[in-house]
Amino acid sequence: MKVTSASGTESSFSNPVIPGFYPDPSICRAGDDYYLACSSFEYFPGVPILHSRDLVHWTQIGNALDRPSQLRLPPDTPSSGGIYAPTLRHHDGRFRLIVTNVSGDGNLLFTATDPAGPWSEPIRLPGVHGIDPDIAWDEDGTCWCTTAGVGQIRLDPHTGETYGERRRLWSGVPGAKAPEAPHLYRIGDHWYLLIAEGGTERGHGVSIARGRTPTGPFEPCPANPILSHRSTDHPIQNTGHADLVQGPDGSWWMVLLGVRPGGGTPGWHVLGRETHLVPVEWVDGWPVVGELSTVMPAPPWPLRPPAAAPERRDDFDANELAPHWVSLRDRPTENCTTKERPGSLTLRARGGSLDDTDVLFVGRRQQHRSCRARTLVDAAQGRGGLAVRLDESHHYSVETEAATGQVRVRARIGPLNTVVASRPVSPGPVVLRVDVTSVDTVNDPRTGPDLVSLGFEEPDGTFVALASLDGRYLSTEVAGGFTGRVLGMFATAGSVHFDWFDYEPLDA
Ligand code: 6LW
Repeated sequence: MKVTSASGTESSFSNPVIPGFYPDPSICRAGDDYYLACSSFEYFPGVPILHSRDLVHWTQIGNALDRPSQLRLPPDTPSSGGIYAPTLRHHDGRFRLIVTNVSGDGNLLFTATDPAGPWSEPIRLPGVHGIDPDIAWDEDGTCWCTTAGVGQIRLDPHTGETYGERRRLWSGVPGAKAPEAPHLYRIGDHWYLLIAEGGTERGHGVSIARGRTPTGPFEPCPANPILSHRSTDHPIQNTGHADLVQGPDGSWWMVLLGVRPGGGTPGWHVLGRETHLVPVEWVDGWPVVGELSTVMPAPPWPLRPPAAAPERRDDFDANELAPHWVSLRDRPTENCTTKERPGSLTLRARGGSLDDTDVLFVGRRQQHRSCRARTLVDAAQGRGGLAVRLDESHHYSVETEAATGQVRVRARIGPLNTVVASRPVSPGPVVLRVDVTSVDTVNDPRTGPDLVSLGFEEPDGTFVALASLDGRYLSTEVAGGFTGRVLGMFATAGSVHFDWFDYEPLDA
């Protein structure tokens, strides 16, 4: 099963090229293949790894941190804690990933020969301080590690040892928030230091400086920020946190995060920060970023979509869950298995509810502004259902409970937590369903970004929507944080079996 990627024809492609909560992209090229890593916060497994042959079509091929020994998220890890921004590089024939676990082990470095995995055990980096670590090698093989605030230290990537003092390379653009997401590149006669600035909200932007050595001094680009949509009404906002890569023809391209607010003023984004693609030209030794839009001219090489379109439905007939499925903090095999009832995913509750970060939950990112999620649930031995989750304080869910024979819709919006509707249903398995309908044309500025309808299907497939709720309350503008919606299955009592899960995009 593959996550949805951009649609692309010979004449155009759509942004985001990786829709849904795949933020803080870092990209590298290995021959004709491109790989990209994203942050993943409280979710397990962590650091999704995606593959492309044309920079437009992407398929998630794994997660770099798929073992508890790699990804230790303590029981009190809050939503948007955990794994922050990674940097992914290919050097000396190996893939290297450096990333910060802000809720546990700090900065860590991993290596792999196959980016789909397995990745190594962590190399700890006690001498690397700060988030958004980057690694780059100079001509004599010295490895430089640069972090947010643009501090830099020399690093042995094999042992994790650091050498010398942490020097400050650049204070960023005057007046802008602390520089983050640094990436260092040797391009032509210069070393370039790319940064994000302005914070990851509406003031986000990308700036750059250059120097003659990897340790500076660096002179800022006169045109900084080289990309920002701040103070515009552009449909793509919060643009920043970029990385540079050369296309198959040697041209330069930038991946970066952006959001697509919907509804009226101020606009609410619900899919998290998504990965976008934009071309870059070099003029007088400085990058000039092309116009970033939702429909882009196709790159000057043949597009190479994946052989198989992403399947919508997962029948859980494999031993392992597909890589795009995520849980919260960990995924104990004794509580989450497809082996107990072949052809079903069995979740065995361990006491948490959706209001906690240890609830038994298996979900996938919402990638479309209008979509439908359905799952066939047998809760004969417990209670569980289907949730639209932003974090433990902002979620809508529809659950079934054999003991009461009820299907009920719950809504949690900050301090408010209530059963919105309930209805008796016939005993036995039931299809629970969520329809998300985006608001595309806005007549009333008070309109939210979408409507979230939750309910169940009658045996003949008729949708009984028990509640239709305003989606603005499951948006980052309301909830805060760094993630996006995840649609998933959960169990809050006993064992619950999910025979299949179907995710249907209802818009491009
Ligand atoms: C990321 C950093 C940031 O590490 O947010 O606002 C963090 N800036 O670049 C999480 O995405």
